[in-house]
Amino acid sequence: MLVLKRLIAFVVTSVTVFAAGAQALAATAATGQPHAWQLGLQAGATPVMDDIIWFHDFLLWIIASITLFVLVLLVVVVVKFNARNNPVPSRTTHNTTIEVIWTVVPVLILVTIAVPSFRLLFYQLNTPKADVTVKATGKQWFWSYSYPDDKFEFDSVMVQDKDLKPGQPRLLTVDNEMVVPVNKVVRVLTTGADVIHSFAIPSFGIKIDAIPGRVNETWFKAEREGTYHGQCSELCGRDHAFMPITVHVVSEQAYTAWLDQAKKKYAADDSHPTTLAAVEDGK
Ligand SMILES: [Cu+2]
Repeated sequence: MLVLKRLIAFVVTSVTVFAAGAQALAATAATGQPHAWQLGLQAGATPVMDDIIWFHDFLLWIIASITLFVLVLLVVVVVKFNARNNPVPSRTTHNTTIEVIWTVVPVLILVTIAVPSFRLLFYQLNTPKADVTVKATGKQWFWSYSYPDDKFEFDSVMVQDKDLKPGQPRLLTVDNEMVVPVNKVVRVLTTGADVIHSFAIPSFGIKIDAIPGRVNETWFKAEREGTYHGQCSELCGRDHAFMPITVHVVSEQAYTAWLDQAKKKYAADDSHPTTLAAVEDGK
């Protein structure tokens, strides 16, 4: 039994050390983008993502406990009930108490998981009253952002490797970022102009399909200023991997200032609704 006890102690210690290490790494991670040797999810910048991370960690503990419990049972069976140690096996076939336990306990575990799971689902799907609305249109292969309240739209195209400035992440940097104010509810409407794309930003906890002929809705409330990156998450063709999403979360004043200059810069021109149409016209 000493071997068994040592084995259990070893497994418990390993799991604890691993979990602590993963948490320490997550804490030091740069926000808004993945980093080398990352373990776990990107750090959250919205209440929804904070809840997703909490739920993920909660499930991890439940899964780890169940797996360890089953492992311990297996080890006990292997050690105590092998042919050498237990030459005359018991002929027991039923035990009402244990059958009730192994039915009721899994039900209780599933209910324990279902309650926070549904709470989170409703939280994600119920868009609160929006302060800002942005429509993101997925195109082969870039995103266009439209601010319907202020009537302007612009294209957001990935910056090529040779044009990157120091500090800008490769494959995640765009020429024109989507800009939103901090601590405000931003409603995101998504649609596709050609094929199905998907608008996803890990640190905001959002991922929603952008489907031609249909408008989907999601929301986020970024609680920290900064630059947050995401990518198209629906295989949409040749350059699927090269249509990143970059959101710049700024203060209320900086947002108003950006809005003023963006309205002039991207003044809506109905004759040239997209870059492609403008290119075809030779402009
Ligand atoms: Cu796409």
